[in-house]
Amino acid sequence: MMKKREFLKTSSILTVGALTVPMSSCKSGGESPQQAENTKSFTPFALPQLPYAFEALEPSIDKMTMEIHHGKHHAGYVRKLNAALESHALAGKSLDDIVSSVGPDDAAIRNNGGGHYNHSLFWEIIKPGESQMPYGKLSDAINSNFGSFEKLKEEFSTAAATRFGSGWAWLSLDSNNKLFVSSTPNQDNPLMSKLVSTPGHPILGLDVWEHAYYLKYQNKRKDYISNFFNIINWEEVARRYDALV
Ligand code: MN3
Repeated sequence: MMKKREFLKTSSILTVGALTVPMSSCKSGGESPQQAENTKSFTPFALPQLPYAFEALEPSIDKMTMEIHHGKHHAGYVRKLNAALESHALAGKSLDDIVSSVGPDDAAIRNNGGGHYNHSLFWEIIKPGESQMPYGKLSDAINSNFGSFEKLKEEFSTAAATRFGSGWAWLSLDSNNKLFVSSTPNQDNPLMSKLVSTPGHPILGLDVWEHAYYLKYQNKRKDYISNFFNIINWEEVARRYDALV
């Protein structure tokens, strides 16, 4: 016969067990295995720190634009991307994988995954100080694909200037490792092969949303584009190119 003390002990264990079972069955109850898989935990994306001070790119890009662009706009894309991934099959994938596989009906991932990817690239391909010219293998590829650096600059600047509304201009590699210039609307980018007419792997990008330049340049987008060429980090662009070819 069980003593009272032993009974209480057994009883409390049973209670814990009884509580545990319904809670876990409640969590997965009513969900398909796929849905349960989708709600798995993942490490949320974080806003990367700028590799220079907010004012470091002046006079090409002013301090306040950088503060708002990084601290409000980019931070917003990261926050909304993480929220969209909470119940998404792409949760836990790399940012490259997420952006590469997004389809036309997935607006939250398309806009915010693109926003996070594009801005993360953008901060790295610009830098303070006088911009060098492209050099090495990248320079050779520019000359063979465009004829000269000046021709690339012209084509890229036209793509950036004529992008209607908000979007980006890009220099990318296609699947044959040929360089090409394109532009995309909103936060799309060439990695989004289900969404763009000319897919590729971007190595240089310019944000031509008004939030990227309006405080300093107002309606003069062409001046912003021209000054962008003064702050391109060609070392980083070449590093990205070398990693792909
Ligand atoms: Mn932006």
